[in-house]
Amino acid sequence: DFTPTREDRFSFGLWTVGWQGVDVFGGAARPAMEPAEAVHRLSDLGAYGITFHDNDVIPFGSSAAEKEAALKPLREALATTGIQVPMLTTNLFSHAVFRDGGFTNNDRDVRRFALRKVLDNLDLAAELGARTFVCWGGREGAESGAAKDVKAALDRYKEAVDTMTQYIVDSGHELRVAIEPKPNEPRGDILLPTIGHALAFINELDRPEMVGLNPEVGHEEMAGLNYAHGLAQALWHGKLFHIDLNGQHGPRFDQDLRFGAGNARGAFWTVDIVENGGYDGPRHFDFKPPRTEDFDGVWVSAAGCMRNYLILREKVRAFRADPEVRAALSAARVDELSQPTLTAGESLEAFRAEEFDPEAAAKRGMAFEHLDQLALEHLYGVR
Ligand code: GLT
Ligand code: MN
Ligand code: MN
Ligand code: MN
Repeated sequence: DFTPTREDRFSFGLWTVGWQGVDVFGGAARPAMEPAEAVHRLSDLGAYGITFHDNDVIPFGSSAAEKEAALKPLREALATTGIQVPMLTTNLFSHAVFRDGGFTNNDRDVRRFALRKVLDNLDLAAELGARTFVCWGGREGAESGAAKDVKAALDRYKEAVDTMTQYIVDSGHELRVAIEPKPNEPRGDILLPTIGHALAFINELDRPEMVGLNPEVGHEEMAGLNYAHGLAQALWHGKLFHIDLNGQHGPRFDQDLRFGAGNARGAFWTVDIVENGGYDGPRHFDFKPPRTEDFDGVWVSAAGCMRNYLILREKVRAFRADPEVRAALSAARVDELSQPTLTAGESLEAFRAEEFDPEAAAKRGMAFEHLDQLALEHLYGVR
């Protein structure tokens, strides 16, 4: 059956099941959920971990004593259930002080406040045993042309991440930073909008080896991009530190559907690369149970994320094990792509003099349709 276990390493943001359904057109549709309650329910459903922003648990502006009081029931729930906290992140977007962003706000005082908030949260992350610290810069960006000096903003973004990694090293924390790209929403244009932009940015940092990515399905698909290909490239660079799994129907507002809803074919190839591409982190869900749902619907939606992942994992395994698929992969010459184009030690002179008949080669089809039909038949459940 498709019952999740802790070994599957499913994790959820507290802000996902705790989302009250507030959107641009309406207020809360569900009451607030206690973090400890979310931990118990997710544990019962088969998750192994939870993640959160500082302000999902600790109210903005809390004193040290208020912070500890807010954390106490969460710590108890974690201890009782054995649920882990593999990742932590910082809210630099809800309070109006962050209306122009945190790390790249034009207002220097706000930038300094944002960086202090993040450094405090790095300590909490390390204390809770998290290994990944996500930075989603949803408010880092602009709606208009002259308002943001993008090159200066990237200087400040770099300064912030360099300060974080230096602090992690100095304090002996076992943490890596994962940048989460998004093209737009809430800002009109967000900085580091895609996996590719973020990868290039990381190369300019002081400690690039400590910084990677947390790509989200919906965010790449909002930009019309192929999420599974993005994950494959992130893996190729050694930069897939964490993932946000959810569902999206093409380029429109960020839907954050439960995983497996939305682009189901994309989800199949996502599970294929996550399972077979060398990623070994948590299978983390960042979805929003639609505001149509009451709490029963919230738990159905959360359980659906894990169940859909397990269904797709079984289908991917069956696809990869199918002898007809193996034959189709050979016919499509997929394995031939792993051979270097030049032979080791080959002289370029002899290589350049080689005879080749492009007309003959152009007549050979690639046999990709048969291969993809087999994949779709596995996905559609007829094989
Ligand atoms: C927010 C955003 C998500 C990010 C979270 C991490 S917060 O809900 O929409 O995509 O992953 O800050
Ligand atoms: Mn996300
Ligand atoms: Mn999203
Ligand atoms: Mn989101």
